Amino acid sequence: MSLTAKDKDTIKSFWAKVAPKAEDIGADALSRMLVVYPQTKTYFSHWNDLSPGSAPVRKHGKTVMSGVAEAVSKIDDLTNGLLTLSELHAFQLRVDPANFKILSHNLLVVLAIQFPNDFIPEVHVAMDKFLSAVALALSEKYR
Ligand code: HNI
Repeated sequence: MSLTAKDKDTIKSFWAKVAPKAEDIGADALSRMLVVYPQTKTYFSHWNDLSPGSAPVRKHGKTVMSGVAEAVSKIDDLTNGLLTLSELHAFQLRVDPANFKILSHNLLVVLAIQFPNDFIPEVHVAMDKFLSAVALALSEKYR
């Protein structure tokens, strides 16, 4: 399941293409996650508005995407690169790691919708592997 050199190239060039739209991608992915998997709302009950496209949803979508961008930049060593984020999600936020898979799924759906021409099967499989590797790295501190 580890990322090949070819996967990494595919991920980096696809990311370069989508990065300018990161805010919209993050907002849509988070909006969709909260609607389709309402159990994820429990982590954000301190926000004043959890509806799709609301200000806190957009703001957090941007934050999450900055985390994904960091992961792309640390693609050769995700475990160390994402250690601080893993500690935060494990010890402070106490996010059940099952939710990382749920967010990854929503990100893939939104990428496919927003970039239908670029999201060919080769990109799909590379991004799926990458987001699984990110989820695994984020789960590291739960052990
Ligand atoms: Ni997550 C905060 C990145 C998945 C719930 N999250 C952050 C921050 C980043 C981040 C970056 C801000 C850190 C800081 O303040 O220093 N989160 C990521 C990434 C993923 C992810 C890269 C997966 C790809 N987070 C999730 C999931 C959930 C989640 C799946 C729950 C469903 N994250 C949170 C919560 C916060 C958070 C809750 C604090 C937000 C707030 O406003 O209090």
